[in-house]
Amino acid sequence: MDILLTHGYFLYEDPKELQIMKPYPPLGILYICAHLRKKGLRAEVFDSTFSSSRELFGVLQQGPPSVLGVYANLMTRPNVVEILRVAKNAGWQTVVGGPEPGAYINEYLQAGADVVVVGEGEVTLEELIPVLRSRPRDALRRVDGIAFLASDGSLVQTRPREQIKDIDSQPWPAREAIDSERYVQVWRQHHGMGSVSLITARGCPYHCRWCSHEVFGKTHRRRKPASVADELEWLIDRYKPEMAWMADDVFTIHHGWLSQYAGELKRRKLKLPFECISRADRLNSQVVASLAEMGCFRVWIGSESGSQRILDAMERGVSVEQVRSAVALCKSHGIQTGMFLMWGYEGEELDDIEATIQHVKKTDPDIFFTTVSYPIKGTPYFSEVASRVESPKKWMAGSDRELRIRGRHSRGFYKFADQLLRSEVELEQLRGKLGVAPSTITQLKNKTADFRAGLHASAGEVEA
Ligand code: B12
Ligand code: SF4
Repeated sequence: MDILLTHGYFLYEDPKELQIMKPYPPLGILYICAHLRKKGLRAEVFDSTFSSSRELFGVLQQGPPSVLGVYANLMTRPNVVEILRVAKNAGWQTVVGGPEPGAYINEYLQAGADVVVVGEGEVTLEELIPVLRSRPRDALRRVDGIAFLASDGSLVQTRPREQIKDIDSQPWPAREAIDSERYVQVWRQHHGMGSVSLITARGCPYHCRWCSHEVFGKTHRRRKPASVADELEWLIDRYKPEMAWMADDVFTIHHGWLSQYAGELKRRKLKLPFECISRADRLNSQVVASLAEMGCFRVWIGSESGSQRILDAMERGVSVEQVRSAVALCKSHGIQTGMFLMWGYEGEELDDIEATIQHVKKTDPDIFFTTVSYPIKGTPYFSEVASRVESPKKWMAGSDRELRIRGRHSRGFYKFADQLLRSEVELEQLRGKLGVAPSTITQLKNKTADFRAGLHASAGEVEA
């Protein structure tokens, strides 16, 4: 074996993920595996999702050691650090890649990675593996897109890796390298529908300040509609799923492409229910009608805030009104809507929170999720608050999600904001229903008043 690829996501060791039970295969390492195999390298994948760290450590300790490539994102950091430690002790050469390591090169090298790969991994690993296996360390300098420590301990970062121009020339993800059926079965068992995921593009050209662009920069490269339809057709044939998730950043970004893709599906009589993410400004009546015709049953929209001032501060490039009409448009075509909202962005105050609550009440999506904003290293948002960022944990045990921003409202404040939002929305929904006991409404009104009082009372508490 030339390389063993893995990731640090262990579903059964994560109580939160166990409640959600919506796993998808790690497409990044499957793309890399397919590429390396096509180039004649012997690549294998240890899929950690349904496994355990113990099992992975057993494989590493049993050997024989080779090159280990680990995918890391901000949530999996502590697991990845532990994997690197075990692998190094067992004699493996270690490489990390994915959306996080490029922003924490030194930390990952100190944690035991021999090489950090920045950007796309396919061609970099193709060139890196032979160097790691046989040539002196100095030859690493000739591989673009990596960082490593030279023999004198100094940090070397090579030239940026050029992106793959024609992503259609790449093989599809090596789904057969792992137990992909199991993902579909888990979905079917827990949600009544087996699901598969696929991507139709790489990169997003927008510049929302909190969003990580570490891997693909702000480029946007699309696959050909026919190639995506081929993959979908193959997935249906192979895994018999009841639905799909188009895992693009913004599936609706290119309207011309979308209409060609819709035509391609129609011609082939392919219609698999699917969900996707869209920006509100990329939805118009023609696009939504086309999504409905293709089988889209749910669109996720990053709404983030009901305050235009905050949306502008985020450089979101979308108006509150656009979100409202996009949701209404989806509803009118029978498509469910999910909304993502963010508390605590720089500058957000009580008025903005009230605006968000009014916005959700008026817009009335089928479902919404909230997060307290967190600065991901490498983003403009992180740079903006960097001087006030505090980590409650050591780097290797924590994640950017846990970072605290000094001077920002307290966690308790945002908990009240969240409770207030949920009870206001519930109240709004009950108002429209017949036969609700007046006492229920009164109780909920009282609860809402308590949450609002708590929000105002805690407005003076800030993170120290
Ligand atoms: C699908 C997806 C998910 C799925 C994951 C399912 C799955 N197993 O794939 C779900 C919904 C579960 C998810 C959850 C989360 N996600 Co997410 N997700 C994505 C998304 C939209 C697509 C991922 C993908 O398939 N990309 C396509 C492949 C081809 O790209 P890739 O994975 O980056 O791989 C390339 C390179 O990174 C590199 N590479 C990858 N692995 C390796 C390994 C080695 C050894 C090497 C050398 C190179 C290398 O080469 C690959 C091919 O070129 C990305 C954004 C994006 N467009 O990538 C966000 C993204 C990865 N998610 C992100 C975040 C923040 C999250 C959450 C924390 C969100 C939350 N608040 O809960 C959680 C974390 C979950 C967890 N426990 O890990 C961030 C990560 C930022 C960071 N610095 O880590 C991203 C980048 C979004 C963003 N722009 O901010 N996510
Ligand atoms: S949040 Fe979405 S639209 Fe904004 S830059 Fe990130 S991927 Fe693009």
